[in-house]
Amino acid sequence: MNDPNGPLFYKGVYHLFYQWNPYAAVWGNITWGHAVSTDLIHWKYVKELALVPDRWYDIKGVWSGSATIVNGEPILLYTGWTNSSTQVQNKAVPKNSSDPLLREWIKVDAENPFAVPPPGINTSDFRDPTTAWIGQDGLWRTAVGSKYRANDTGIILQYRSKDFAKWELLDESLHAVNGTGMWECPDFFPVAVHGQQGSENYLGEENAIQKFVIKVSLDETRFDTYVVGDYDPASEKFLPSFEALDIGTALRYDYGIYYASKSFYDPHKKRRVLLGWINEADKPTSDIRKGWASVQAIPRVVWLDENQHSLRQWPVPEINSLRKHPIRHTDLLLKQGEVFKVNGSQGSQLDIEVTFQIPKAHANDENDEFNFESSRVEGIPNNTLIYCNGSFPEAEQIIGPFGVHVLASEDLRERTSVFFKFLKFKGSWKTMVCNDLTSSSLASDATKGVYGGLVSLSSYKNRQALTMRILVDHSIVETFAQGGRTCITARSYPLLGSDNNAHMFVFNNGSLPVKATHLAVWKMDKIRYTTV
Ligand code: DQQ
Repeated sequence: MNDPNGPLFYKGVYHLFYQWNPYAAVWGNITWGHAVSTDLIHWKYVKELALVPDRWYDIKGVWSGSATIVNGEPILLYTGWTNSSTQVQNKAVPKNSSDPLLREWIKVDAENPFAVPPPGINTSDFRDPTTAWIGQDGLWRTAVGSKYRANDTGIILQYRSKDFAKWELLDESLHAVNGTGMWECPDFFPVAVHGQQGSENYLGEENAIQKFVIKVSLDETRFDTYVVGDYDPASEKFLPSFEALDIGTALRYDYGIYYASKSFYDPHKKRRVLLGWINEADKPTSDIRKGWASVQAIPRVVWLDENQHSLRQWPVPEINSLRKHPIRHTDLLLKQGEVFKVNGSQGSQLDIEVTFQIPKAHANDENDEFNFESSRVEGIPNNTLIYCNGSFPEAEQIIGPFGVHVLASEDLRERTSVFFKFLKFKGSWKTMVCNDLTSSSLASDATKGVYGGLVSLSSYKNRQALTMRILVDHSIVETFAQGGRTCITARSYPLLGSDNNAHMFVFNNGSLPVKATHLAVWKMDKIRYTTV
């Protein structure tokens, strides 16, 4: 599987469609698979495939798209790859909209395709229509990811319709940035300025209390990158809050492997939920051997941080229903070089929460200013290997790393390490959260990446604490640092430290003592997947 498609809540059921090859564990023959859930955690596969390539306008693949509730009933918009290898936009409706499971879908042949690549755009650069919204004029809008040939401009094209049947291209794009290449899987949604409640109001009268987010999946880097800004529904233009943080240099949802994500407004719990695709990090030959490849990340609630410039993400609280009795430790003092084994945490399905007290030398340093406009431009995230893994000769001082080893063999020859590290660089401190997989597996064919992102300290009331939550599910390690302000998802394939032989440690490899003030580890219940 790859991209999540068309998430929606309908008649008490969450629906998730996804890009799927029914015939092999490699990309190809792309259809829409379909799964349903009542809690976003326990999913059932729907026996019927939702959309398969069977029309001239999608015979080479039913690619990504979205769902919108229109007059109370869901409609799917998706990209078809035609018999002449052109990307076009299509529509499908439920065969029986009173079926809460929405098992069968009908392509609307009379209306398809409703959009073809406009001038200036290659036939292979026009895809992934967004969930539609209603503009000030009461007409529908949808947006399509694209690349304008001139200047390699990543662009989101806007379409308008009064009946959801005929769509016209608007002159104004929703957003565009030169030199950023193809923008896949665009997402565009409002976020409340205060609080965590989601919204689907695009009309503008609430502009004082909400901002807007544009997310695109950058084909060239494979990053899901987002920008927060204001949207003027009259001119239909989006204005980033910081020009220096526009697509290309923007923040990322996740600094690991997380792509083609898609959010939806969950009317049941009044929140915005984010789904994302986690690719494999091993070789395609291994995927073929095991017979499957790729997973969807645990759904995340997403909302605007108090700083109003960046987002926070947190696993949906429903995941907590899988937690079994916790192992807890308080005030664990870790000396330099100390590695503490967390007894009783053996297993490869864990939920871990840990709070570290910031080492004294750092906590009182007034230069710890995370500057949104400059820190990304200085390029720390682009060089995570050096900053997370190795020595960094330009650093004036380094504190840490300290953190957690998961999926570790008892002798620590295999370990997946999630940690914090402080670097003093050009007179100011930067805080990194990293996931270093260099020693994660004795297998020679697994990719052992090093991932990292900057952590903001200055925006917290409690500047003394660093927190991380880690969800481990066999090969998947999802990290949420500082309450979901920086996230990293990675894949780890240990040979020894797996299943019941997976151990967990807290460590301090830095030169100052560190205290883990709180540690809680839950083993997580297994989920049995069924079909319906
Ligand atoms: N995957 C789909 C495309 C999309 C890409 C094809 C992103 O629609 O642009 O499987 O991973």
